[in-house]
Amino acid sequence: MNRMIMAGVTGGIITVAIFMVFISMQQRIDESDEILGTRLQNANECYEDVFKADSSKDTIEITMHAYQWRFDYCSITVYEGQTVTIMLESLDIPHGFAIDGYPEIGSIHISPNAQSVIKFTADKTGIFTYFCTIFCGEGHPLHMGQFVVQSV
Ligand SMILES: [Cu+2]
Repeated sequence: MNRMIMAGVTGGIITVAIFMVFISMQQRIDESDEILGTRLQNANECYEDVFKADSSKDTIEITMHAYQWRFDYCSITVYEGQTVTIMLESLDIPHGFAIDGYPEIGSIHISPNAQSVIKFTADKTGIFTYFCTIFCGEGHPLHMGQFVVQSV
């Protein structure tokens, strides 16, 4: 009889403990969902930050940071024939960088506290997309921007 009571009490304690762990886990998920939601919203709202090159210059230098889940600029416009140097640095975790339409640049690894430099000639006009090439969390599919090369 005593054993049955003990088993019942133990079972009850275990059930309550599991329930409490579940509740605290759910709270943590809700909190991180809130942070994630805000970040995803920011990732979608980044089209205000644009870089537009001076068309009278031959060389253009752009410093751009990457972070979850944005680049400093969500749109970069340069002119055909300009030599473009982009200095990339991550503000948090490793990210990547590539531009469709400019495969010769390759996929650049962007590390925190280190600069990755790419230099190329904007010899193809059009509207391209630059994007993160390293999975960097839920917002990774939104980690991109627009690369515009205008004819002179
Ligand atoms: Cu990224």
